[in-house]
Amino acid sequence: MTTQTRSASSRKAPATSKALQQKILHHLHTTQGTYPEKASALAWWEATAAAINEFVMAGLTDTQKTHSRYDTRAVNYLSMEFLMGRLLSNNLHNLHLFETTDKALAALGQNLTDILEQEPDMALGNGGLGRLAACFLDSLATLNYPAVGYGIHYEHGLFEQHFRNGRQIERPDDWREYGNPWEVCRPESVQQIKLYGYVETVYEDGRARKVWHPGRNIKAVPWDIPVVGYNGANVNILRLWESRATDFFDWDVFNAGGYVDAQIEQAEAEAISKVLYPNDETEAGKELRLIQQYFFSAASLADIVRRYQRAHGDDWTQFPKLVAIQLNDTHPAVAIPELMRILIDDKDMDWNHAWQLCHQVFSYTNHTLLPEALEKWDLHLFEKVLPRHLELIYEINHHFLTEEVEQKWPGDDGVKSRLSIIEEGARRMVRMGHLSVIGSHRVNGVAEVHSELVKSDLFPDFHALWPHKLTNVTNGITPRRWLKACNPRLAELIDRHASKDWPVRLDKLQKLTDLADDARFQNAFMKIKHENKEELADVIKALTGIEVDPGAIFDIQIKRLHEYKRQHLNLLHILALYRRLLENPDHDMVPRVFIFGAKAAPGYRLAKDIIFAINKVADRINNDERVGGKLKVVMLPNYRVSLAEKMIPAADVSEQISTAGKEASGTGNMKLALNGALTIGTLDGANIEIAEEAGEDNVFIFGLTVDEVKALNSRGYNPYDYYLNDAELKAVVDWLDTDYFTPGQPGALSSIKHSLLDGGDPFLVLADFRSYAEAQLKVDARYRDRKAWARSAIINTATMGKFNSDRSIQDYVDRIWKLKPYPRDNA
Ligand code: GPK
Repeated sequence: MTTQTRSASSRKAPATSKALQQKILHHLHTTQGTYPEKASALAWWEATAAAINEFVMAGLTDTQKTHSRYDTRAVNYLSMEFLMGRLLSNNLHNLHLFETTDKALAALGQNLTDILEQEPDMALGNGGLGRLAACFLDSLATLNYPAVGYGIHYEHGLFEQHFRNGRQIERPDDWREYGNPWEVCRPESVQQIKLYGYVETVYEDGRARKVWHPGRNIKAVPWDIPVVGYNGANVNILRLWESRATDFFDWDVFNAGGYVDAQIEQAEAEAISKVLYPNDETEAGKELRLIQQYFFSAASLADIVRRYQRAHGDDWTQFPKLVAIQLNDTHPAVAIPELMRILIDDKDMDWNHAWQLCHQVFSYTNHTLLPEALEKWDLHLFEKVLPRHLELIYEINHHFLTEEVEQKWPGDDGVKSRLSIIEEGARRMVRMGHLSVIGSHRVNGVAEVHSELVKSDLFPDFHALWPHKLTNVTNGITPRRWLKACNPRLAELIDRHASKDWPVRLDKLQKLTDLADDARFQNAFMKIKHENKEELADVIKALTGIEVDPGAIFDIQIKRLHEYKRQHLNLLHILALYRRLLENPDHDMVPRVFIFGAKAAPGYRLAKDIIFAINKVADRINNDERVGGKLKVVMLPNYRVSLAEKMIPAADVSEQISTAGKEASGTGNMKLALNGALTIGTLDGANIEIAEEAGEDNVFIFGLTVDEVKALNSRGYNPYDYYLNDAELKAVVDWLDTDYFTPGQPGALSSIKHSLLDGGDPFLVLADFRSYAEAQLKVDARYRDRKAWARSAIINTATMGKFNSDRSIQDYVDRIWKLKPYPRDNA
C-alpha cells in the first residue's frame, strides 16, 4: 500500500447486518448472560460494543504486529488528560459499521441512537487540552502513524455537574462503575514506581554513583484502550496507568496486628489514580498532583525503554531514531529528569551521552500564557517526593547555565536568574516550563498568535538563545467526531455535494463555496440547521424544562467557566437586551436563545458565582411574559463531550469572546464554525485564523486586539472610565447589586460587579462591552437577511479545512516528530 489512507468510497463495511446481528445476539447470551426479551438497554449496549470489539481487536493486533515487524519510529504522547467522550459511535463510524449496526439492531427491535446513549463519557480530562489529545489520537491512527497515548487511568473523571437552586453541585463521575468493554488490562507490562526516600553516594572503582533508596514502591498497572483510525486504518493504543499497592497488603504489618495500617498503605497507593484534578488552567501545588505526574511519566518511560530494549538491548544508538516523546503541557515534564535517571543510574551512561539522547527525544507543547497555569513546584516538596530528580535538575541547570547561557551572555547574572530552572526567593521553586524548554528540541504554541506571544512574552530569552526551537502548530479537531458522527444530516448533504472523502480531506469542503449563493443548497443547509435546532430544543426541554423556539437564533457559548473566557460579558449583554425589552416591549430584535454549557473548578468562587448568576438571570427572563418570547437563556447542566455533540450542530452563533491574548487557541470555535455557526469573537487564538479562512465578512469580530490590550494595561486601565461613561453598561452592572434576580437576597450576585469595578476588571470586560454589543447588532441584522446568513454559514463550513486535526498532526510530523506512516498488514 502506498497511500496513507484509502479513499472513503472504496471502503466497505467489514460485516453484513445479518452477521452482526448474530454477533450481537451471541454476546448478549455469552458475555451478558441474558436474552432479547429480558435484556436492558445497558446490556444491549454492552453486547453491541463486544460485537464491534471483535473488529477493533483484530485491527489492534495487526497494527501491533506491523509496528514490531518494521521496528517503527513512534511518537509517545504523554498527557495527564484524554477527554475521549463515548467510543461506540466513533468506532462504528471509523470502521464503516454505523449503518450496518443500525440495521442489525433494528432487526433485533432495538434503536441504535438510544443504545449509544447508554455509554458513559470517558471524561478523563477537563477541557480543551484533554480533548485536543483525544482528537490527536484519532488523527494519528487515521494517518497510520505509530503512536501511543500515555496517561492516567483515573477511577473518577471530571465531576458530574448538577444545579441546586442555581448553584453548581459536584458529584463524582463513575465511568467504570459497571466495567468498561473497551479496555484491556496488560499485567505483563506492570511497572514499579519509586517515591520519597533519600539518595546515597557510593564509591565504586574510584567513581561516585548515586543510589536512590526509595521510601515507597507503587505498582503501575496498564490498561489499553484501542484507538481506531478512520477507514479501517491502524488501531493504536491509549495506555492508562492505574496505581496499586505493591502487595495486596503488607503481611508483616498485618501479622503484627496492623490490619488497618496495611489497609491505609493500600488506600494511599490507590489514591494516586483515584481522581482527576478538576482545575483547568490553575496550579494548586498539591503533593498528590506531583505524585500523579511522576507516577504516569515514570511508568510510561519505563514502558518506552522496555519496548526499545526488547528490540535493541543495550545499543542506544537507535533510541532517538525510534522514540519521540511529546509533553502535553508541562504536566509530564518530570519525564525529562526521569529519562536521565534511567540512563545514568540504571544504564550506566555518562552525562553527555544521556543528555544528548534525552534532548533529541523530547518536545513540549505550551497551551497557555496565564501565569496561574504555569507550573512551579515548591523545591522542598519536590525534594521530599523525588530527591534524586531534584539532584538531576540541579545538574541539568548547572550545565545549561554555565555552558549555554554563559557562552551567549558572558557574565550576565540577570539573564541567568531569568533562565534558571530554579526560581530564587523566599520560597525556592522548580519552574517546569523552563525544564521543558531546556529538555526539548522543539517547543510549540497552539495557534499563530499564541506561538508569537510564547516567543515575545513568555520565553523571550530562550527564543534569543535558540531561535529555531520555538515553533507553531495550530490546533485542529477530528472531522469524524465533530461533523460526520455528530451532524449526520449535514454530513449526508456534504456527501452529495462535495468529494466523499471529505472526512479525511476536509479541505475538499472548499467546493461548497461554489454553492454558497445557490438558493436550493441554502435551503437544504438551513433546513438541516433547523432540524438540528429542533432536536436540541427537545434536549433542552428534557434537561431543564425550558421551552425554546427553534425559529430563534441559537447563540451558544460552551467551554470551561473562566473569567478570561468572559461568560460574564455575554451575561451583561443579555441583561442589556432584557433591559431594552422592558423599556420598550416593541423593541425590534430577532428572537434569541442564549445557551451556555460550562463547568467551574470546584474551588473557583467567582466562576461558580457566574454560573449562579446565569441561572438566576435565566429564571427571571424565561418567566417574564413581557419579553414576548424574544429572549431566552439556558444553562445546560453537566456540559461534556456527548452534550457538545448535540449542541454544536444546532448553533447559529458561536461565542468566542476571550480577552485578546488569553485564549491560546480554542478548539470549540473550530467545531462550531465547521457545523455552520457564525463566530462572534475577539482577535484571539485561532479565531484569527478562522477569520482568515472564512473571510472577515463571515465572522463578527469585535473588541481590543492583543496590542491594544497591552497598550491599555500599560496606560493603566480603569474600569470606571467605561462604567461611568456608558449609561446602559452602568445600569446592567448595577442591576447585579439588586435583588431583582435573587428575590429577597440582595447582593447575591454582587461579587461579579465587585470584580468588574473595585476588583480592577482584570479581563477588560467593561472595555469591550460596547464593541461587543454593537457586533451583536450586526449578528441580528445579518440573521434578518436569510440568504446572507445562509451564505455566511455555508462559507464557514466550507472553509474550515485547515482545522482538521489531521493537518495538525501532519505539521507535528513534519516539524517535530519526523514519523513515517505504516498502514497495517492484512488491512
Ligand atoms: C490550556 F493551559 C491549559 C490548560 O490547563 N487547559 C486547557 O484546556 C487549553 N488549555 C487552552 O485554553 C485552549 O485555548 C487550547 O485550545 C487548548 O488548551 C488546546 O491547546
